[in-house]
Amino acid sequence: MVRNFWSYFCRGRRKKFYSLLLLFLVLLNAMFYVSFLLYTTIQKRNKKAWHERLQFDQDSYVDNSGMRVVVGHYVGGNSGGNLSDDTINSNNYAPISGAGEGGRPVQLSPREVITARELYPLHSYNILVSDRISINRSLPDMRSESCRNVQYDIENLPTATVIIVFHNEAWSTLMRTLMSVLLRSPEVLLKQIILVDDASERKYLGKELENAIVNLGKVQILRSANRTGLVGARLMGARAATGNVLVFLDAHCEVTQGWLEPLLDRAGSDDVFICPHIDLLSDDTLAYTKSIDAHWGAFSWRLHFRWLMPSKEVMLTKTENPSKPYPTPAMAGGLFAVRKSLFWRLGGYDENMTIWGAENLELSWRAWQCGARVEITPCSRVGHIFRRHSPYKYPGGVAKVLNSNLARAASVWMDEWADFFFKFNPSIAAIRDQQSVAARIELRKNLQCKSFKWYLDNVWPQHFFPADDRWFGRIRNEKGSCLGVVSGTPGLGGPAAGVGCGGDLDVERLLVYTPDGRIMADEGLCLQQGNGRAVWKSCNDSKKQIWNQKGPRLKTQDGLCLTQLISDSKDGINDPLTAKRCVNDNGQIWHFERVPWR
Ligand code: LR7
Ligand code: MN
Repeated sequence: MVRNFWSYFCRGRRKKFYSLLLLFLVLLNAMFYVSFLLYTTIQKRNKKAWHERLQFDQDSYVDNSGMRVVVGHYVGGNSGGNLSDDTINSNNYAPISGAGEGGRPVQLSPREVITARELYPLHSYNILVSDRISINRSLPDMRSESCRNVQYDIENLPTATVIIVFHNEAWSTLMRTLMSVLLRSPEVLLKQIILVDDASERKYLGKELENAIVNLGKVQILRSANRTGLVGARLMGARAATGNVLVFLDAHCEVTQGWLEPLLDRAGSDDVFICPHIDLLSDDTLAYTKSIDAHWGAFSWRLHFRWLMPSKEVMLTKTENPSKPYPTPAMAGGLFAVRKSLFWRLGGYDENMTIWGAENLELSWRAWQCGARVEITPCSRVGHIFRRHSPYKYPGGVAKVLNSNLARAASVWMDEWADFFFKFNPSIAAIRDQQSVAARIELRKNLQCKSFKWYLDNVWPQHFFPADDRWFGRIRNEKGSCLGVVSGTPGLGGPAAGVGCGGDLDVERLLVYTPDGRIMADEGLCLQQGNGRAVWKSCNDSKKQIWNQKGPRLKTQDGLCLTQLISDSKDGINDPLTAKRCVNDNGQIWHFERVPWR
């Protein structure tokens, strides 16, 4: 047939020539096509503003269906072990014209990168880069169109006291936080800025800092004689505040155009802790990067703070009204505004929480359970440097400090779920009795606060904690292994396989099975039938996450059976999981072994 075709119009050498020519033309065409595609994609990318093009660190920040950031629970850093006293204590701020303007990233030469790396542990961000960027640098207006169109009645908004607490912060970063507030807050709304120094040891944060702010008006410094931690420092600032609304910021933030008005507008209502939308300042280049449009603050079984995808209802109202504040189960902790009267009426902070951690969850639970709300306004955009490690010391040790704070928060607010937390965290349970929380329990009683069950049912019904109407335990396959998230899998999920079953306290192997058929693990992961293989994915409304118990089998909506595939292993550990036609196969037999969750 092919032969006939060629012979139809040529023969011999001519045939060769024409076929080569044809091939050449096809290739030429393909090349043109590819370059055209490349050109148009580049064109498309360049049309967007540079900060719209940047994506944040996929691994540490987002997964495909939601997002989760590890904000909490660092390994304590070694505050720059080998650096000389001189290096640690000097302020090397030397701005280079244009560097970082518009929120752009600053790149260093290979040689500078080496120095930057050496200095990195001092602050857990790139201090060389920070020192190069003007403390008055410009930033893009990060607000959406609909946010820009909101008109605020500035004359009638309450006034703000901005409170910035710090311990051994870098000079340029702290000053940039301060200047960004001064530059971008309406004069009439900004009553004062209070810097609270939590017993910093760095020389440049002494007299040099005082000289720098003396002519800035509105700005004052309070100093804590002893290292108290962020709670103690914030309380010190709050006590000195004269504005109507307290606005808290970490000491490595940059606020953008129009950040204050939406916060004050909402905080005026006296029943809400209102957070800005938190964007990212790269710890490496200090680039201002947009973070995902909608996020929800929540927490894992271990009470680590996590970002999640908001509920469907929240997403829906967000689409309808993109400038409206929306509720969140918990706040990240560092950036929020609240009417001063409400802050004190609800008991300020738990003063016995030291250094770092858990105060954000305590405050969120207290707010919700005691009749207030926690919300995020998408119209206030503030950048914050996310750090992978804590650069400062935790007197008494990180674990001790953190666990004490967590124990306090859990025992006062979590009711039955405190028992769950302590049961599976014995080392924290061991220090539970050392906490004197009587005053906080008294506060809860006086404010007639609601239960933690109410909080879960009403504020976070999508939660992945066990509950009395949810089965809890191990799901063991007939072949021997159990359902569970493969250890080492980050909170981002991944392919599902059989895992070792572990003991009753092995919380990694324990699962929640909800009445509607969802199999949930810690970190908000649900077992989902994927394309071919079953996977662990952020819990969502998908039907693919429903597994109905039929006798000893778990069936998908379309009647397939959850199957542990046969492989060489005898016990099924590491064997992949999938949904297959139901047959007579041990891999489809599942035993539900209940474990008391509290
Ligand atoms: O002993 C201390 N004394 C202090 O004054 C320890 C810290 N601090 C200061 C510190 O200098 C900083 O300005 O307190 C502030 C917060 O400390 P970070 O920046 O080390 O905390 P973080 O940003 O890693 O952690 C988040 O969770 C904390 C839990 O205790 C606090 O609530 C932080 O404010 C909070 N930060 C944010 O919410 C910013 C956005 C993060 C996200 C998402
Ligand atoms: Mn911070």
